[in-house]
Amino acid sequence: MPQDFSTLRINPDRMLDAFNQLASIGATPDSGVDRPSLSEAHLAARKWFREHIEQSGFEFHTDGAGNHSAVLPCDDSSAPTLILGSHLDSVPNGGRFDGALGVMAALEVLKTVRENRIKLKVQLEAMDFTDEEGTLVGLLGSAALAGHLRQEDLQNPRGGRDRLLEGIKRAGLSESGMLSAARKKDSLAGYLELHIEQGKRLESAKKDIGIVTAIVGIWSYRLSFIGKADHAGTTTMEDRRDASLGASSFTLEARELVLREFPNSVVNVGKMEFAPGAFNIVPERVDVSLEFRSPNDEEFNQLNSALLDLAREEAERFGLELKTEFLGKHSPSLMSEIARTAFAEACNTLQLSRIDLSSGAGHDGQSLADLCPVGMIFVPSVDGASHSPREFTKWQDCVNGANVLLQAALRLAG
Ligand code: HGY
Ligand code: MN
Ligand code: MN
Repeated sequence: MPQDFSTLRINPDRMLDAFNQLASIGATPDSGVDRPSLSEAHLAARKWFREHIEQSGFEFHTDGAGNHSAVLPCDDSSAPTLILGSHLDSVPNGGRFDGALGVMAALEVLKTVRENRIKLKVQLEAMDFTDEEGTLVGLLGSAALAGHLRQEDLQNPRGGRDRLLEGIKRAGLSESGMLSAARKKDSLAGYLELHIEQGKRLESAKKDIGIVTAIVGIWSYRLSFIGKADHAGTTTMEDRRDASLGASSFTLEARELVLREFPNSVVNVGKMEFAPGAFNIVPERVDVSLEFRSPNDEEFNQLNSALLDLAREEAERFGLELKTEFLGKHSPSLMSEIARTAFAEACNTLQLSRIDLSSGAGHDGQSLADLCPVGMIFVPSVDGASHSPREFTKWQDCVNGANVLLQAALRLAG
C-alpha cells in the first residue's frame, strides 16, 4: 500500500532562514540582488550554497558547466534523477526572488524528504543552473546539462565573448568542460521548477498557484546603426548621418509593428550603446540589444524577417549602414502533461486555487523539455514586479509553492 504523504509539509522557518541568508549575498540597498552569472557575487552565492549543502549532510555535485546541486540518493544507485531547481544568478540590479526561491524550495524539499525517511524510487537533486538569465549566454547550464550546448553558442553570445571568457576563468571552468557536461538522456526522471510569476495574472485572478502550460521562445540580436561622427555644433542638421536617429526610430517602430501584427509576441530593446559617446559628437554608431519572444515557432520566422526589414528601412531613411549579429535563440516549449497533472493533484491536496498560465519569461525547463517530463509552477508577484528590486512575493505564497513542489515531486518520484 503506497504510503500517504498528503499531510507532509516543508518547514517554512527553515526555508525562510536559508532564503534570507542567500538574499544577503550580492544584496542591493533596496532589497534586491545584483548577481550576474559567474560574477563575484554569484560565485559567493554558490560558495554559500555549497557550504549549506554540505552542512545539511547532502552530497554536493557540480559539472563542467558549473551547475551546483545537492543530491539525495535513493537505494538504487542506477535509478534516474528527478531534478528540482532554478538559478541563483540574477539580472543586473534584480530582485531577490527570481530563481532564488526555486532553488531554496528545491533544497527544502530534499530536507523534508530526508528527515521523514521517505524511500523514493529516484534520486532527488536540488539544482542551481548556470547563467539562466543570459547575462552571458542564456540557459547556459541547463543547455549544457541537456547536451544542447554547441561551440557556436559560446562564440558570439549576447553578453559578449570577453565577458563569457572572464566569467569562465573566474569560476575555474572551461569551454570544453561546458560542452561535455551533458547528462545521459535516460538519467533524468523529470524536472520541476517553482518560480515567481513575474507578472500580474495570479494577483488579478486572486489565485494561489499558476500551473505553466508552455514557455515562450526568445531570439536575440545586436543591431548596429552606423553613421558618421561629426562636430555637433558646426555640422548642419541636413548634413548629419546620426546613428541615434536610426536606432531610436527602429525602437519606436518595432513596438508599433509588434502591437499591430504580432499581438502574441513581445519585442524589447534593453540597451543602446553610443559611440564615440560624447555631448559634442554626432553619434557615429549605436549598438542596439534586441530581443523578441513568441509562444510559437512559426511566428518567429515572420517576426524575425519583419523586424530585420524594419531595421534596414530605418537605417536607409537616415542614410546609415546596418550590421546585424544573431546572438542565439531558445525555442518555445510545452510543459509535460505528467508534470502538470502532478502539480494539479498537489494543489488539490493542499486545497490551493490554481489556473493554467503560459510563461512570457524564459526558464531552464525549456532546455530539458525534449529529454524528460518538465513542469513549472508560479506563485504571485506583488504588482507583477520582477527584474527589479521592487520584486516581491508574500512568504505564505512562497511556502504554498514549496509545498506544491514537494507534493508533486513525491508523486513523480514515488
Ligand atoms: O528573461 C527571462 O525571461 C528570464 O527571466 N530569464
Ligand atoms: Mn528566473
Ligand atoms: Mn529572470
